[in-house]
Amino acid sequence: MKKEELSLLEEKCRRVRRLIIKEIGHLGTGHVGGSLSEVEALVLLYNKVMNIDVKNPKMEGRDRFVLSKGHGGPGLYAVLAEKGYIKEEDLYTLNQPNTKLPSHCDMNKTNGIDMTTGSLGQGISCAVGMAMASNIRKDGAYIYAMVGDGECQEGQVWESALAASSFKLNNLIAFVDFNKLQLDGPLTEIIEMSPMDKKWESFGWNVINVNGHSLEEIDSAIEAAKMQHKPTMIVLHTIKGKGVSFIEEMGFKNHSMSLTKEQIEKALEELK
Ligand SMILES: Cc1ncc(C[n+]2csc(CCOP(=O)(O)OP(=O)(O)O)c2C)c(N)n1
Ligand SMILES: [Mg+2]
Repeated sequence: MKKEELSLLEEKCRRVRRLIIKEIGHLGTGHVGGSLSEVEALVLLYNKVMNIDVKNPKMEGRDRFVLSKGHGGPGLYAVLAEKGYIKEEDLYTLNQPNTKLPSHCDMNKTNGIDMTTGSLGQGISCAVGMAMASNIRKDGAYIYAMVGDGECQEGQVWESALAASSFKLNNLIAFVDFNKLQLDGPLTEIIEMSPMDKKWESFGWNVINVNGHSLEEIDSAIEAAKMQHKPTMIVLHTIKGKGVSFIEEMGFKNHSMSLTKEQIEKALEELK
């Protein structure tokens, strides 16, 4: 990736993180940690990788993205607002009555959302179906999806993993946001998921480990994934709450948290 492009995307990541804080801060509470940890992959997909057209959001044969960890909706909405699918002011209606932006993604409500998610395990299963549909149509689309590491404790994820490799879905490129934390605590204290890469490998996927906050590493991994004859899982080693020190330090308690006026100011100061 060229230097200028990299710094442009890094600036977008900072802007998106600021929007996430303002968006959830306006409501007062929400899924802060998992929205902040997914930012680099989403910014890269929507601004460099995916064949999409913001002026024609339902374009036939477009690439699709499924946020299987649907509670990370506020993070994706910030990316969509930055890109122009929705207005910034829409962000300040997050999870309020009659909003277009429910806390979990809804394809019938939000421009730019390709699949309704929130019940963990279902999004990745839909992505498998979408990749199969694209193969039947021969439209050349790539289907991208992101699961949470806690989400991988859900059995349905592994049924979809089996199906994807069995059907050799090389047009399916997925990410796991491996922040090592879920809602109730560290994965090690709930259900251990390490070694995450070996699990996906054993289910027949091509697996690439990357620093999930490195745009360059994620970009190269996606390029490599496109050369494969099977589905790829890019394991994003991330930090839940990435970008704001006091939120990172809270650990799993940042999964769904409230934000005071003072905390919002402090966070925005760090993200300048
Ligand atoms: C089937 C199902 N079970 C439980 C939940 C409740 N839930 C919402 S988020 C979450 C934790 C998810 O953790 P993880 O996948 O690690 O997400 P991240 O760390 O990226 O926020 C749980 C248990 C749910 N949404 N769906
Ligand atoms: Mg997690």
